[in-house]
Parts: sequence; structure tokens; C-alpha cells
Amino acid sequence: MDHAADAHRTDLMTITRFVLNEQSKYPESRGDFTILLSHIVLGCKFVCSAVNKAGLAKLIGLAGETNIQGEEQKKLDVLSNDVFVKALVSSGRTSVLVSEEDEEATFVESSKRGKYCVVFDPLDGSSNIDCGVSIGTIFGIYTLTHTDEPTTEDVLKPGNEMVAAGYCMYGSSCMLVLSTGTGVHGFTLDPSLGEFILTHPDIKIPKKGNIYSVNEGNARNWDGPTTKYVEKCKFPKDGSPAKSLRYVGSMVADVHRTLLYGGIFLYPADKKSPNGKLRVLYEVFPMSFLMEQAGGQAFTGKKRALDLVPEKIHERSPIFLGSYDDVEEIKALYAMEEEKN
Ligand code: AFP
Repeated sequence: MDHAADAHRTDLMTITRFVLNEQSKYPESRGDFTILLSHIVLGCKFVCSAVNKAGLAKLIGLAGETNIQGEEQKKLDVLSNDVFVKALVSSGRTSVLVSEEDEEATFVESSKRGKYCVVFDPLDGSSNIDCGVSIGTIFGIYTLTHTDEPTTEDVLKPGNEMVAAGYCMYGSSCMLVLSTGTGVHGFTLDPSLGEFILTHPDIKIPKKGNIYSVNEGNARNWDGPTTKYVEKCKFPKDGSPAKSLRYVGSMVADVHRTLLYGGIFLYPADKKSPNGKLRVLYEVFPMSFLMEQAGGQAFTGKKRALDLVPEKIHERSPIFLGSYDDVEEIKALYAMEEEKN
């Protein structure tokens, strides 16, 4: 650490300080959310460190199989799930957890229960791990609205009832992007301090972008509106320049770029997957929540994404999200299709 160079930046807005400041605006608040968030942050730091070591771990035989102590090593996505489940349960502030890794919801034992329900994908984009491409954790938070025994009904609620959502991207830097319903704020992990520092306050997505992001390998199975939209991106007829295509295949990375640079991210329905691929509770909802809070939109092909009411915890939905004007265009194409039918 260069202490002389760092001397001028001692007044850092850490994520904890930021959330405590927010909390002070609500005198009735007892700090439960701040405690929950600090446990999520701990999980993110742990996974960040594990992801950074993943390549090295393989080299020295620490990942995948058996290590020199004869212990079985866990795969990163399984490890990340264990980390988040333990962090969330030990916060004492959760009652129901839904993870992409677990078929069933986890109900926290009564002595450790709290007023929040957390839905999360502990390590999204895990097929990208072995080539070092950005991956991330996505989460959404609901409040438990009763004191009876919790059930899955407590999370089978529309995304517009979430009280907070965010993601942590493990990329060239580790970044946590969070919204508690008052805008979107980005925090970058300073490895020398081990703290997430506010580096991107009040993120607003550009109203229109010049990038589209989709797996074009599925094009032959797309429906009419998606096909027309992507055609328009490549061959615009109004004299505007063609959009650039960028697709990582890791939702956190593709959405993060879309949030900062503008444009649109699409994972549409297709003939093979009529509900698309992405999961409503822990992919579509948190990212749609962030997009709307940043001034963009999120649409399923039928309705506003946050108005969906999931019936199953691992339900999927098509999703189009990003800059306001770009999503407006795809909405118009679906409306035209509906008129025809
Ligand atoms: P993996 O976790 O299997 O890598 O899937 C990642 C993901 O759920 C999401 O992060 C991507 O946006 C999307 O799938 C990519 O899907 P395709 O590989 O079908 O393009």
C-alpha cells in the first residue's frame, strides 16, 4: 500500500457506511437490513477470493479432486452456495432462502429466523469459470410479511415487492452493485483494505444505447418480434448506425456492461425453450429491479418483468432489459405481433 498516495483519501464511503447513512433516514429501523447486507458482503468477499485463486488452485491441486490433506475439494459453485447459505443463516435475519444450486427452498430454524427472505444465484455464469471470464453472484431480498411459519409463498411474489437487489461481479475488479429502491450504487472492492468503496454513485443507464447482447446461436428458433428486433439492430432502416454485438454469456457481465454503457440484453423465448433460459427469482427479478432503478426497463415479451408472479421457485422467463428507448422498441414489436393475432 502506498501510504503517502493514499493519505488524501481517508474519507472513504464504504458500503457499510453507505447503508448506515440510508438507515438513519428511517428512525424506526433497527439495523436488521444493515446486518443482513454485511453478511452478503462477507459472502461476496469470500467468493471473490476463491474465484481469484481458482486457476492457481487447479495448478497446485487444490480444486476439484482431493488435496494433499486428503480432503475432498468442492467445486466453486457448490462452495459459493455453502458460503452464502451459511452467511445468510448466521446473520439471524433470514427465514427463507432460495438458491439456484438447491432444488428446494431452505427454511431457517426458528431460533435463527429474521424478517427477510433472500433469493440468489451464488455463482452465475459458472461455465465461464475455467477460462477466467467474469462471473457473479445475483441476489434479491423480500420482507417476510407475517409471523407465521414461513413457506415458499413468501418468495413467490412479484419482483416489484423486492426491497433490495444486487449483484457482485468477479471480474478485472470485484464490484458490488446494489439498489435498495433509491437508485443504483456501485462499490468496488479495494483489496488492500478488504472494503467495498462507493465508486459509482447513482448509476443511470443511457436512455438509448448502441450495443445489443444476445446468444445469436439460437436465432433460428426465435419468434417474429425478436428476429425483427435483432435484424433492426444490424440493418437499421432509419439511417442510424448499426448496433454492436457484445455477448459474454455471463449474465452479470452482460448486464453490468449494459447498465454502464447502455443498450439491450436479451434472453428471449425460442422454439426449444418457450420460457427462455433465465430464472425469474434470482436472475430476471434482481436485474430488472436494478434496470428500472437506473432509469431503464425490463420486459418479458408480454409484460413488465417485475409484475410477473412466479408459481415455482425455479421458474424461467424470457427477458429483454436495458436502455429505456431500446426496450421500448422491442415492446412495440411485440404489441404489433399481438395485434396481428
Ligand atoms: P451458466 O451458469 O451455466 O454458465 O449459465 C449462465 C446463464 O445462466 C447466464 O449467466 C447467461 O446470461 C446465460 O446463462 C447464457 O446462456 P447461453 O449459454 O445459452 O447463451
